[in-house]
Amino acid sequence: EPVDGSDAFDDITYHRAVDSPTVRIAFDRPEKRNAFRPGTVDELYAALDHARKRADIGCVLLTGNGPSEKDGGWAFCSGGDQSVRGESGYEYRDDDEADESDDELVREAKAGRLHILEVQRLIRFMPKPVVAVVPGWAVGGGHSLHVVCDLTLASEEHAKFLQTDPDVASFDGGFGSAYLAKQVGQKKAREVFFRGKTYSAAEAVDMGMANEAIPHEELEEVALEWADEMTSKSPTAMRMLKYAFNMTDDGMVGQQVFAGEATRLAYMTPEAQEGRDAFLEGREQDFSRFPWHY
Ligand code: 1HA
Repeated sequence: EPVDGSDAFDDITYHRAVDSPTVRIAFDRPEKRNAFRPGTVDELYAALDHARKRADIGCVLLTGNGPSEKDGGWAFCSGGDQSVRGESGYEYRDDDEADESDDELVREAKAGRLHILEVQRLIRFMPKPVVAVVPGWAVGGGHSLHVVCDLTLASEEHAKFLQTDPDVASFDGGFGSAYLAKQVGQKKAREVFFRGKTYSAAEAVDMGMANEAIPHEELEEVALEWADEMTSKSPTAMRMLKYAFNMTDDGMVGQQVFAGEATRLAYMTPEAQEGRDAFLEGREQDFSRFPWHY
């Protein structure tokens, strides 16, 4: 079922699974192999942020619609739309008029967009699993998106994983490369970027950058099954686990995000409530009834 307001999107589709706390967000430019232009990224960010905030959503499936009417090809995402790449990033063009700020200084300050990196951070830091469901090409910035997702499920027949960044003089020096190396090892990650070879779903699974290769016809069904498994679990345990997995690679920010959740849990205790109440009642705090646990 389309999510309320999702008809406002041009470059993506946004659906909610029936009877399941899972949403499906899909690139919807199949004739461009689901390349993203700035407006696509704005829409993707808005949909992901909606999913992040909703208490009734526990899992996001990120995928690409297809096949292309032109040639029947399937794609997850082929990265930045090279036809709107300007001198410092990707640019809004006439048929992609979103984000035309009324504020002249905002317009003036705007360099070419590379804000797919903001989408990566949203995927990384949202407290619920995001699954890349890869029905075809995952290329360049599209490859990096699958890398940053919590899990990757790939079409056995049609998924193809390819890094073209250095072919088009681009480089994702963050999660796309360094985090990939954590998944597949340094030698293999360097091969992915330095050689630019195309890998099948089976190879991606062998390398450790995809979880499972699934017959194309069953891909979405299986993705929903995985989502149902994950959303049947304790939301708190799931968010703590996601942030625990992130923490060692995310430095002080990883610690901050994990610790924020620890603080939230601590706030729920009578001990924390005593601290708040004492302040509000203008008296000395009295923690004497709370044990020093070991
Ligand atoms: O690295 C970053 C960033 C790094 C840091 C910060 C921000 C970043 C933001 C973005 C990126 C990047 O994504 S750089 C990498 C950009 N992407 C590419 O270099 C991939 C370009 N595409 C391809 O290599 C191939 O098209 C393909 C392997 C995905 C598919 O090949 P195939 O099946 O042979 O189809 P093909 O005929 O090439 O493509 C079908 C149509 O889709 C073509 O259009 P048509 O001739 O039918 O009019 C093709 O031009 C179009 N298309 C495919 N990919 C893109 C694209 N058009 C624009 N941009 C694309 N990325």
